Amino acid sequence: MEQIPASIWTLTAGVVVTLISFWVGQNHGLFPEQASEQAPLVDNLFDIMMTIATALFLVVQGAIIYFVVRYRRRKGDEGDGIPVDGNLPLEAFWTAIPAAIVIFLGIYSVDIFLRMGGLNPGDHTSHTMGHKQGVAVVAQAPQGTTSDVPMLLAAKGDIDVGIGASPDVLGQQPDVAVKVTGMQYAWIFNYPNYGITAGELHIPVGKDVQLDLNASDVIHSFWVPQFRLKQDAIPGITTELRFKATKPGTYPVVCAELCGGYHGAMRTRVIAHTPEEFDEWLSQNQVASGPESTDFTPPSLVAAHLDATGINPQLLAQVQNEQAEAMPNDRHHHHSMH
Ligand SMILES: [Cu+2]
Repeated sequence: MEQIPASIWTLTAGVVVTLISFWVGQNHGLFPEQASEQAPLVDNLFDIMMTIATALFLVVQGAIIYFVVRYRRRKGDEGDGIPVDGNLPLEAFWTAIPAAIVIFLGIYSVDIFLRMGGLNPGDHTSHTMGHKQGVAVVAQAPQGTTSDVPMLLAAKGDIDVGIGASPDVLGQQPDVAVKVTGMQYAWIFNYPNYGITAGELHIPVGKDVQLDLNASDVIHSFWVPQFRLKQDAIPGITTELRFKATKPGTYPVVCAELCGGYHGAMRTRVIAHTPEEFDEWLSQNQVASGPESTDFTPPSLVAAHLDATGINPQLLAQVQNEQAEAMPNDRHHHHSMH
């Protein structure tokens, strides 16, 4: 029987590995649905990494299994292995390939970051002012009106961390601006243009939404898996997350930074409405919510908006109790008082 040349086997294995890798890259099913304009960008990058990872896995594991079987010790073979020390062309080859892959992934991920607006946090203030100014610019949107003019939340220079304007809205003001406060263990959403404070984030799909994030105690992280967006909320530093939702629906908001004993319960929802539904929600809640609270210190803020936030008062009391008990100083105080 004629021998099949090794090069044919290598070529066949290469074609099979390539086909499997591309299939896995497109069908891994690891992500939930895509619900923001940024989601497909992130997923394209991830799919490519998944394709490369699958190919590497198959080549490395395949080679291991092949070598284990092909070069196993046969019966009666008591000799030593062949001494191998170095193969320069081979080493250059397996250094160059990963280097090229890593450089490509680096350039591509920077491109994705740029298209998501990662290089433009704080963009709207600098561009709308025409030149860079260090002063706070706060539009005086009258409270209790349905003005569509967004209030500028922070001055140029106040925000330089986060995801800012994507290139298609560069220099424009966002359609909807929301102040987000993370605290142990809740998210509070404040709409300065409308005087609304809520425990769930309501946004219109297809509109340019800007979140200005802050934290009142420790670092939290605002994460919506379906949007493929995650941004730290940091005490004393305002961060930005600017995006467009593309699909109406209700999605989880998860705290993605271990922030204390009840971190796992620090969840709420983002409701992406059609623009009509969103306007309806705005007009309903402007009446219900009343004048905006400027007190952003927990737990008074939480207490002031218990109805709006939908947080169970018993749970809140329980959490605060256990927090107090967990602090040795507080306990000491109680003892000395008795
Ligand atoms: Cu948290």
